[in-house]
Amino acid sequence: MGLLSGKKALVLGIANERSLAFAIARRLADEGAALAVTYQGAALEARVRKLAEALPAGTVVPCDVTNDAEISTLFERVEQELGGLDMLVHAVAYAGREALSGAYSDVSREGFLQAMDISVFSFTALARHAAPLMKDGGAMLTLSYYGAEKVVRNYNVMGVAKAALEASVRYLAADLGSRGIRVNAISAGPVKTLSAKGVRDFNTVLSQVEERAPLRRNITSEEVGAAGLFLLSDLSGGMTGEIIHVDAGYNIIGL
Ligand code: 1JT
Repeated sequence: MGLLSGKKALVLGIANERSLAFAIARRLADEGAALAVTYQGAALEARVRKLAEALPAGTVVPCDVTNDAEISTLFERVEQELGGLDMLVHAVAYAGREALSGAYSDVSREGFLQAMDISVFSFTALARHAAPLMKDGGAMLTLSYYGAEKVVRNYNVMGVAKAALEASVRYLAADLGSRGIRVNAISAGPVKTLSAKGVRDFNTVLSQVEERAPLRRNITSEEVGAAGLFLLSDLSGGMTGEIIHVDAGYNIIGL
């Protein structure tokens, strides 16, 4: 009997087998949870359906988080097919390629709002829809990065977005705590996922971590999956509004 037998989870943000969302979903499924997963855009559908089959995840739904109607339809399907919800995983972020290099101050209004809409507001919108389905309490999880706390070259508007996302975790935790719903985040070290693909000098970022982090290595997606399982299960029952670092200790180093 798994840690999550009889529990139901919705996972957004799977693009391929390297996705942090997939590593988290893998651990939830292995512990016996029933899963619903989403994909963003027709280009990702076939790949996500194949991964869903492997997990397994019985429900696969398209969801563009900038579209209110698609969010509503997603939760109608989750209610119909899972009959409730215990866990929500938000592993969604976007900023235009041009926003992730050069000076932060050059960000356009459009680029700023798009990053905030997809990477920040979406978590709040999803939480609002998910909470009524969490009748016996529940747990919500999102993903952040160190660029929310300190200036990280090229992370730019994503750093501002992640700072707002981390604040959202605290406000949502305060809103939903009385209903037994916990809200937490993992601040993950850099991992070579599809998101990292568009990032210039990402290999330099990885080698800096190897050099400076206390563990002298980068983290794996499996380590994010394990921390995700912890934050979504009763093992972390006393924790809410927390941002925990899974970063080989990188964030604790000063000079
Ligand atoms: C996005 C991207 C969100 C890359 C992300 C991300 N959160 C972490 N990363 C990896 C990363 C990116 C940069 C970086 C360090 C780590 C890309 C698409 C938009 C969303 O700079 C040192 C730029």
